Amino acid sequence: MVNIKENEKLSVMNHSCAHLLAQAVKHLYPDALFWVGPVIEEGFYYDIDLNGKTLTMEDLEPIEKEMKKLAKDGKRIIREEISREEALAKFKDDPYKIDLINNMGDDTVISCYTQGDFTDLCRGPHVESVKELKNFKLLKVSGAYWKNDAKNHMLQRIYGICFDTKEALEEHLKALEEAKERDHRKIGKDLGIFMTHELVGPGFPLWLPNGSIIRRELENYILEKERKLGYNHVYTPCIASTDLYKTSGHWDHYQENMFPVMKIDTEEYVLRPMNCPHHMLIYKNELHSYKDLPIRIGELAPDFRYEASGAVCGLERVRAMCQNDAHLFVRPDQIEEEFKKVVDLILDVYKDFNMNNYQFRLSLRDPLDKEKYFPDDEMWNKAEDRLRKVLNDVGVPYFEAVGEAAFYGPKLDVEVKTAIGHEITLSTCQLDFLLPERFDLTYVDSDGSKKRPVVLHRAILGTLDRFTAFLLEETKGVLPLWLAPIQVNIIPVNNEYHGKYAEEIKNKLASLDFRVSLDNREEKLGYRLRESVVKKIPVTIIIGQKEVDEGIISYRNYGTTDTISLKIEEFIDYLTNLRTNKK
Ligand code: TSB
Ligand code: ZN
Repeated sequence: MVNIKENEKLSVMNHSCAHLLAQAVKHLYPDALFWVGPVIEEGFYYDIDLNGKTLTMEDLEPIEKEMKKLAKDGKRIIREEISREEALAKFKDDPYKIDLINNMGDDTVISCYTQGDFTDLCRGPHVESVKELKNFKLLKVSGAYWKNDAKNHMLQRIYGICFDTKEALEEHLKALEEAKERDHRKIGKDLGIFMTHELVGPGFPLWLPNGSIIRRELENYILEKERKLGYNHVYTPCIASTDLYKTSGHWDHYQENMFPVMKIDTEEYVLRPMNCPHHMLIYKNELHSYKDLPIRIGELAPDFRYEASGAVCGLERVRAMCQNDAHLFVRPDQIEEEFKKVVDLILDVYKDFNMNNYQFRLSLRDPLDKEKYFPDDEMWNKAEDRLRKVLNDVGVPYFEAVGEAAFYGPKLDVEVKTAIGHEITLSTCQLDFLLPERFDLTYVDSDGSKKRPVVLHRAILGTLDRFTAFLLEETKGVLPLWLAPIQVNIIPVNNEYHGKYAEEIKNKLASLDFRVSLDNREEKLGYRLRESVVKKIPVTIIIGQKEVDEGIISYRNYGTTDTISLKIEEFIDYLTNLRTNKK
């Protein structure tokens, strides 16, 4: 999709369109006051004070109509530079513009743009005339806090987009429509994967039976992989004393992402945002020799993070999540080898899921940010160089991002883009010299001396929540057989004659632990076949007279209309093969 902000011509057009929007709103709502109307990647928006009124999608139509009228009218857009005093006088009845003027630096050139009866404070530039704004569309409206600060009152934010040609606009609207279809929130609802409820609250999705099947399969999948690679899995509690997080440093560096403290008797507790401290203590529970390392402690661990209510999104960004977490305790000489193993595991898992659209990001500290990052230049430089070296050796393409490191060390993140254009991190591997220090972790070296291990934090699926969101969008909900909530749907053409045989097949497959449904409703065959497709079931069996007579089954794979007939045992081999090979 086009990035409007980065396209010079479209960026100017969209900004002018924001003014046109404001002018139209002013005509329809004379009391309206305007905050800012910037260009964004997706087009433009304007934040508007409508005196407490909340707009709906229906309200956008008359606004758009008024915009069209104004555009046709074709007023020129005229720039005027004015002094601070003139600006303050001109906008004296508009507290928003006064706030903007008061926050401008002394040497800022203050300019206004006027089109017909509408003037706005603005840096520009703009198109010459509103006549040029022909191909636009208002897309949505939402509430937005003034200055994006939840402590302030709410404004109405109207989003729109403008193109230079009708074709470009139509193409873009079509792409938006497709993205909507691919949005995991829509698929999640259509396929019964998860739900949300205001009584539970934003960012706390409930996994429905179908979603829970997918999640359990993912859990089993990753646990098995990790077991084979020498991980030991643990369970640890979700609530801990604040002292634990004071010891780890999260209290000082991560508190804004944590839910507030709970007081119990005289103690203070928090819901955990991360599991690292618990795993540090598990390591510390025993003495370790240099020969025992690496020690890999893994957990499918529920975590809780404060995310702004405006930022939470389906399963993609939640406040209660389950991490596919592990902490690897290694000797300094093992860092590179262990880090490489994690990169290999990430690549291996992505291959299993047929994932191709992702980017590796090496997240480094910002050396100037002394508050976020602990001040040890040598440690940081050494750690960053090591990760860089492994990535170069493995030969995976990556880019570097300064200031994105965790407070405890540099990290490798894998970035993907969601259907609606969010950039999110799935996998992560983070090097940490700090936590072993804070928890005074040691191992006994070959010469009998005590040494500090280094920790690698890593999450391959990230969280099960986010990974499932991603998977639904990547596959458009068409999951491979091993993950599909219902793997096989059986349809007897006529239940009276074929129902018994269909039932036998169902029982046979169910006894082999396949997830099977039987659709013996008295609906037309075509209708039931279509429904099997709508539910995105990988395999649909059709049982008619021929199948009963010959003791065979006939089936269709999702996405095809070819019907294949097989003996039952052959069909079971075929299914088992798909399941085992994760196809
Ligand atoms: C890997 N301590 C490390 C751990 O050992 C850690 O917590 N890293 S993290 O903060 O980067 O989180 C791990 C992964 O969780 C991220 O890579 C991301 O995929 C996922 N994640 C983070 N926040 C959310 C959220 N709000 N909703 C869903 N998933 C999230
Ligand atoms: Zn961790």
